[in-house]
Amino acid sequence: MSGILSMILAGGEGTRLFPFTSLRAKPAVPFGGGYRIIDFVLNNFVNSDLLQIFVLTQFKSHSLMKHLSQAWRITGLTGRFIDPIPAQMRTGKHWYKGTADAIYQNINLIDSHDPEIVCVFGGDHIYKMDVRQMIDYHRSKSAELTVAAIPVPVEEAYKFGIIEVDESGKMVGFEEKPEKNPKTIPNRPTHVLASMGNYVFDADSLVNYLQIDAEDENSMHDFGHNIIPMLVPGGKVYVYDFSTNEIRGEPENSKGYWRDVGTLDAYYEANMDLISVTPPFDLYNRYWPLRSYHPPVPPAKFVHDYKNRTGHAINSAISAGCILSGAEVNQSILGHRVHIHSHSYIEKSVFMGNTDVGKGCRIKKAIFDQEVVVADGTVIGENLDEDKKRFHVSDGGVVVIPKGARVGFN
Ligand code: ADQ
Ligand code: ADP
Repeated sequence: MSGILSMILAGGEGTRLFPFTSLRAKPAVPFGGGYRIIDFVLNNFVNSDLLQIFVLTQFKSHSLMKHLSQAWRITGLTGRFIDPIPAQMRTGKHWYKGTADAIYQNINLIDSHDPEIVCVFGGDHIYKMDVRQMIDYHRSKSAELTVAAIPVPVEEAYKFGIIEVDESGKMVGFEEKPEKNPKTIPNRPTHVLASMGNYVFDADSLVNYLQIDAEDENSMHDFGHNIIPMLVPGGKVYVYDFSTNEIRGEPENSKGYWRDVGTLDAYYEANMDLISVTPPFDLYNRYWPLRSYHPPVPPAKFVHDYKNRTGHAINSAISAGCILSGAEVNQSILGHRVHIHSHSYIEKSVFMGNTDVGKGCRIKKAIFDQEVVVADGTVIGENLDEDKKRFHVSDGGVVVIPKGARVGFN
């Protein structure tokens, strides 16, 4: 598809994912073993053969920039690029005031490419979407803006932009993160229709509305708070039903799978989804390859140790470079280079990688950021009151170990 420029918003601070976002932007947080959160939206565009992509960064962007250059650099192909764009303060001495300002400050990129359509997508969700199908829908409606949408339980309405739509698919109402009385889906009072934060714009309309917004001193310069509400009354705004998106080779239970991994518990549950027996998010569909950076490490190794214990893993995903030496791993995800020593037992845990777990440890329901060293005999996740004295424990009871921690040493 030509004439389509994509801009990925990847500058979010991700405060609710602290401490994983204390050193890096949310889209750079490792996920599912060897991936980073940003990989999923980039795979959506690359697998849709849309290869003119700018990634707009802002907060704590070093880790993200490093990952983009290691995993996503396109070289030697004219007109195809995935370019990281640092915040450049083109419009004054201030960072991006909001998501709309992030695009406005880079409007020169739109001008110089002169596209027909601009896709503005968030960089921090886990899902698969053939973006071409959303663009086809947008064109079929001759829309100025098309917003992707998904039903969510009414209790979660306060986290999202909530949409009202008529039978033709036209958006007739929109409220960003309503605190009370959100508009529920007709005949489905338990659910609301939420914006996924993914926008397909007619390029001229986008530029026009961004300019109007930039002159409004009272605006937060945010798509959800300002741009969509400005367009809905008079503009041609349509709603794309994400559950109609079809991808070859996907299992039936994957329909409409989309996760905002904005909190520690949501992050944990989405990781656990990957290792369920029939996962709703399938990493193994060969028609939808999921690219990322893979370090030069050897295959995972399972060692039968000298005390006659077999290193093994059950219902788990084990990345390259791991060694399970006389240790058992159950329902867990191990990123690259995790070494678990003998007599240790790991259950329902997520390791981002480069971590060493000593002998005789018992670890349950924990997330380990990278570069952690765990002393022999450490127990985590069996007594949360004890764990709370040393670590952050999420509302859902997940113990969180920050990057570089040395655990269990005196
Ligand atoms: P939120 O996700 O709460 O709501 P926001 O925090 O603005 O909105 O983030 C949107 C995207 O922009 C994220 O990918 C984030 O990383 C990125 N971003 C945020 N600030 C940025 C900045 N200064 N520079 C660059 N990128 C930035 C939005 C919509 C809702 C919708 C939800 C869906 O506003 O209507 O329901 O997404 O999750
Ligand atoms: P990641 O863990 O996401 O792979 P990096 O190792 O590149 O990322 O680190 C992310 C950012 O955090 C970088 O800017 C790096 O300089 C910074 N950083 C890493 N460790 C520390 C530390 N102990 N103190 C301060 N900054 C750090």
